[in-house]
Amino acid sequence: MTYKTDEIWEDKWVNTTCGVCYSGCAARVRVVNGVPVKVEGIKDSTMGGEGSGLCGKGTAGLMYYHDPNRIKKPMLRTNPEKGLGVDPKWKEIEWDEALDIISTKMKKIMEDDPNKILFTNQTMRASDGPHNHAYFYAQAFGVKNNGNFIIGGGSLHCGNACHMLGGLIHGAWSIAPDWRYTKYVLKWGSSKGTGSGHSAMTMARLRADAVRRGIKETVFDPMGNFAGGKATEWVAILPGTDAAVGLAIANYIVNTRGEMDILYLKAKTNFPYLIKADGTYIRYEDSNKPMIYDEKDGTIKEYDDKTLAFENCALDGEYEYNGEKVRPCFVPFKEHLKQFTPQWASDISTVPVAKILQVAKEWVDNAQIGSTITLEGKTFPYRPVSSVTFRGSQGHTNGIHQVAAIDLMAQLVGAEDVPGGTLGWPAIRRAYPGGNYEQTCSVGTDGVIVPSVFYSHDPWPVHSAKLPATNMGCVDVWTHCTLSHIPYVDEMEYIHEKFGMKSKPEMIFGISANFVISNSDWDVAVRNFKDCFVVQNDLWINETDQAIGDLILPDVSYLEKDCWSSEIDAFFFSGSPSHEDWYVHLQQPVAEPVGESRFFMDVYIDVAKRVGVLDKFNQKMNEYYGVEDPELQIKPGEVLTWKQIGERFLKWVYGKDKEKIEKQGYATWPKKIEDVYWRWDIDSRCPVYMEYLIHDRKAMEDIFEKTGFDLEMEMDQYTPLPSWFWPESHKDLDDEYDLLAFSYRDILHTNNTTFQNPYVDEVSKMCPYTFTITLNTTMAKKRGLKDGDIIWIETKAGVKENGIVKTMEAQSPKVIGIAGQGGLWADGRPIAKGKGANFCKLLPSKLKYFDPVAGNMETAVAVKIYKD
Ligand SMILES: Nc1nc2c(c(=O)[nH]1)N[C@H]1C(S)=C(S)[C@@H](COP(=O)(O)OP(=O)(O)OC[C@H]3O[C@@H](n4cnc5c(=O)[nH]c(N)nc54)[C@H](O)[C@@H]3O)O[C@H]1N2
Ligand SMILES: Nc1nc2c(c(=O)[nH]1)N[C@H]1C(S)=C(S)[C@@H](COP(=O)(O)OP(=O)(O)OC[C@H]3O[C@@H](n4cnc5c(=O)[nH]c(N)nc54)[C@H](O)[C@@H]3O)O[C@H]1N2
Ligand code: SF4
Ligand SMILES: [Mo]
Repeated sequence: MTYKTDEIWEDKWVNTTCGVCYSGCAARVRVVNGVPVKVEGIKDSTMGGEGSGLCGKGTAGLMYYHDPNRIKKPMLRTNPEKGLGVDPKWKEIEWDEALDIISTKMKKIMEDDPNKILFTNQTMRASDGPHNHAYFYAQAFGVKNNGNFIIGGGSLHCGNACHMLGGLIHGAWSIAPDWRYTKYVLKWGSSKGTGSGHSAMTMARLRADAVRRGIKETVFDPMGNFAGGKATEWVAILPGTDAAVGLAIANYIVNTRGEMDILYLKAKTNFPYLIKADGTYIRYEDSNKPMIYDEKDGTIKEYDDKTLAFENCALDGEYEYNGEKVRPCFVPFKEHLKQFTPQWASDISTVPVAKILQVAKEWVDNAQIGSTITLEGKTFPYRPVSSVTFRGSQGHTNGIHQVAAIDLMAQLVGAEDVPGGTLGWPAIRRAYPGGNYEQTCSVGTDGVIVPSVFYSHDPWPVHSAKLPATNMGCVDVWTHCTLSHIPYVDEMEYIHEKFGMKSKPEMIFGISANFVISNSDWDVAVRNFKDCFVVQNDLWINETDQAIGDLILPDVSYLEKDCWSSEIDAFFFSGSPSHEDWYVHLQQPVAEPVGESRFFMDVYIDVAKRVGVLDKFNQKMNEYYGVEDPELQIKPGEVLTWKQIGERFLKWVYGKDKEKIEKQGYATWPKKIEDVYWRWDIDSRCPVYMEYLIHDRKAMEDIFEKTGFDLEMEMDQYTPLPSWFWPESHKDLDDEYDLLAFSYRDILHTNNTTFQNPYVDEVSKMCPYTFTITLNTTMAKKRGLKDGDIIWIETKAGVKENGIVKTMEAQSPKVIGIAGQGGLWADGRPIAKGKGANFCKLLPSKLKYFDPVAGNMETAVAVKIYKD
């Protein structure tokens, strides 16, 4: 058939899921003659903003399809030399040859040790749909746990401490305010509800409603821009010092005001657990369970003894057990907090004493301790105060103490997983009516919650540190890392050698992460990985591909993708928060794949088949979805495409409504109130007193002694009490290197990907901040700097970056701010190339710049600045 060029033979709207960040908002795309021409939200879906729906970059997502710079065939490096500034001399090859190269290499490596293969993943939407699936995939190859994953900056910048404590406390990946019912929100380095973070547009909608209701939102942030600029009150704070303010607030609650939710502390925390002088629990001999003093009958019992009523759990006093003096761990906790005075916290953080006291008072006043609320006929405690954190405050060497301190104020007033408080996000998922597939949490060792899916921790709770290390991330030793920092650290080889790793990484395979430039010191990343055979599925040749990539496979963009599984992992990154309906969206293709691009899940399947591990992967898939119907299970020997697997699994998940949901592209179904506040009905206890860290410290120190490992690591952080530790960046400050450089997410962009989007680029040029370096106006003046000047930023390690000055009043005078991930240079992304400054290269990669417990990176750095 031939058509005239101006003839419209097809004009349709297709419902799908936005793929420009992991929030997965409901999107519909207008397709004219097979070409996507417009993207907008789906009015009737609650997944996202509702009505107009999408954020700006979501609307600009069309350019993923239209970008002529997308790679269209597998690209093979022909220049054996690798490194920054080296031309890879790409050659286009056929798919069959590419898949053959990959599988031959893999087979050879696997004969020796599958752990020599590192799997890449990324935090963008691309990997979101099949996020867990990539993990099962690695397992099919014989990789045992999370130690062989590398993700560009993800987890090290944005989540390790939050994931660790989110999991232990809420059974969840992260936390969010209960926007529906809260009255008072404290944000510590997070833009939840103001354009970034999880379920971004859903949260933005809920936050907007909450603001209309009149909530107060106080934002602690070094700059008053995206989160702070929209808040009721912005409070300037130095990066990495949130814990000091949090601890001072906790001290106020406990020791000054003395108003706490005592019943909550008795029933839902481990504060009543009895400890010995060395800080560890006493345990019942037969069951090994921690014990509590029953105030009613004056005896010491296992914490879950049926005769022990919550209200009788002692929080105070001193007792004797087997001839030893014991006391509830809340006793030393209260004492410990006394040292954290507002003046002390102010000196560290620059937050004025009066402000700390004001916030502390408002927090307790708004908590309404003792009040209840009845929702849908069920009565819950009502605590309309919420304290949340994410990337900003947790990304420091004191990361777990930052998160623990921020959590503590909510624990003390009982504002956790109850109406109005801080909710775990997302923790559980209920099956679609008439379908299957649920995710629920259970109660595990010591009464601690066991998350439903925590793809990077297996088993849960984490094991004790042991040798030898069996994976590149050495998570056998650093057991609390959600994703490990070790592959990125300068001393990687030393660590592998000391801890008995027999193999070196030889291959990298997976979904493109830009880990050379989005993490820390570029040179170290190149050095650590350049000897690997690097295969990434990508849309473009990004900086990592150009520097060290060997074979780059053209992936489809979300507009061309049939990713039925995006709905499953809606659970992870775009789950429905607060009292929103359950929702799911399918990612349906709206256009044909560009060039010869292939969806990476099909590439994964093909490679697994060639390597001979496909049955194992399929088995994992059956298990994950709990497919019991033999007709729907994938059987041994079967080779199905991702789409064909979806045909079966969607039937399992949605039963008779499968076709209806596919046609509509999404489904919503009511969330019961008991599923919002599910933790209230479960007898689990938050391990606020982090007793496990005492044992972890010992296990690690034994290992260090045995192996002669002598790298600097602040082991004192392995303490059960949330405490103050200076972030490593502050220790480097002196008269010359007198400023802290930090980074903030420009919400116009998603990580570094959208720097290549011409629409977003156009808007960024109008934004005074995206491509500039921000300085406080008064500070800039004192240093003789003004808007438009070019300055150099230099670290103590001699790493330099330059950029254009933009002054702003709403920024702490002791910091300089650099937006997201500019300063890109890949030839394959000409729109992104040369815009803005790169922050990550300034971050040192030595082990001491990572949180010793969870492995967060120090995301602030001491610098000096001078005019070009
Ligand atoms: N300065 C600074 N650095 C940061 C941060 C910050 O705030 N400031 N944030 C940190 C955080 S929290 C994170 S998670 C990381 C993220 O860092 P990265 O994971 O490196 O960044 P992304 O932009 O998510 O994606 C990486 C690459 O994926 C490719 N890509 C994009 N879309 C697709 C697709 O559909 N398919 C495939 N196959 N590939 C695609 C692009 O080439 C892109 O370069 O960065 C961290 N680094
Ligand atoms: N629009 C948009 N949305 C996104 C992404 C994106 O790139 N763009 N990326 C996704 C990803 S991968 C992630 S991890 C999430 C991140 O989402 P968030 O956790 O909300 O992270 P940011 O938006 O980077 O906001 C962090 C804030 O912390 C501040 N900050 C930096 N250091 C400190 C500190 O030490 N203390 C305090 N109090 N504040 C500090 C910064 O100025 C910034 O305002 O967003 C996701 N959603
Ligand atoms: S928040 Fe993310 S998923 Fe939602 S519209 Fe924006 S880019 Fe798309
Ligand atoms: Mo992230």
